[in-house]
Amino acid sequence: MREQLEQILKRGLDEISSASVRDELENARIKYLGKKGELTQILRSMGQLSAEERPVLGQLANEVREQLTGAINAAASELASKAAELKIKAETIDVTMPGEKVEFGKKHPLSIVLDEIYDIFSSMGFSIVNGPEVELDYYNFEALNIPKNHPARDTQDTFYINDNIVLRTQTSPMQVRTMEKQKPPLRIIAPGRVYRSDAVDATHSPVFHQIEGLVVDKGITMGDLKGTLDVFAKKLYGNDTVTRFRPHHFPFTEPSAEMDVMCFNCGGKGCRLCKGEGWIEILGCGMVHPGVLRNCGIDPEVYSGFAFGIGLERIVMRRFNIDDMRLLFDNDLRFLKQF
Ligand code: 2NM
Repeated sequence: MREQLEQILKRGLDEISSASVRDELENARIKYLGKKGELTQILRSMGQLSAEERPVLGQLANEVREQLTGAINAAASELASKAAELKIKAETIDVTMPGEKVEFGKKHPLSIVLDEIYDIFSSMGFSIVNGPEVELDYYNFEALNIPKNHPARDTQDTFYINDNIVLRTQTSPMQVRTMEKQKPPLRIIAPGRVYRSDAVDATHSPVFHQIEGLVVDKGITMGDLKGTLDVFAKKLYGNDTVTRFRPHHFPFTEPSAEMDVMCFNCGGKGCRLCKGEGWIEILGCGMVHPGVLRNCGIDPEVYSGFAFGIGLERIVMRRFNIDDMRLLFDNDLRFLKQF
């Protein structure tokens, strides 16, 4: 029995000292000190010993138990502190490491010019209206005097969702919606994305941006149109900007016109920028067609109005000397960082 006890002590200490995780340590404890452990069995069999042997071996067995228990406790706290050390190491932040660089965003060139245009029209008392890009055929075409057989409705130009729903080809549906809901006087601009089924090239994109404007009140005339849009051109391009209006045709205005500004590059002589014309086209405009006012529940005998439409991309491209429209939509940071 003495030999057995000495063996248990030796093997036990070996196993305890080689345990590298808590589970191994616990297994060793159960193996020797557990209810059915080797040492526990021996202690239980002490009763069979003679009266002389019992106190001697009993004492030895107690010493073995104390040594094993002590070794297990020591190993357990050793393992715990090692684990804590590893955890701290893993969680340590090296405050001397360079930080992650936070890139500052920049305004997109389209937004730079759009914000300027907002400011100009806000200063003249216009408010901004926004609305759906997926629009009813009625608001995009019918209410605007563009009947079913009109060439502008050609499926080549319009993205149809179904017979009644299109991706808006202009933002004027918002002006129709506003006229339906609000009584004149009205002074609004409707900015936003519009869609036309065009192939992509340097000057065309199936998605582009318009700012359309509308003024309706008693006694609005072509004089108000020309004065307002001339002020717009002067605020956008400088006080000495010269404008002219050329007759044009739109189904939703009568009369209709296009506004040009005298080429700010050559002063009207003709150059590469204005393609020899001396003038640069800025927008389309006109007096709102009486039929359109009637469609929107406004009596054309009492009220009149003017409207205009500005293509944002062309203005931005001229402003920043951008020769390819695709650059405005590619989202290449090397391009966008320049503004
Ligand atoms: C343009 C040119 C001329 C226009 C007309 C209307 C409405 F809804 F009042 F009839 N909104 N926008 C208009 C007029 C748009 O874009 C080149």
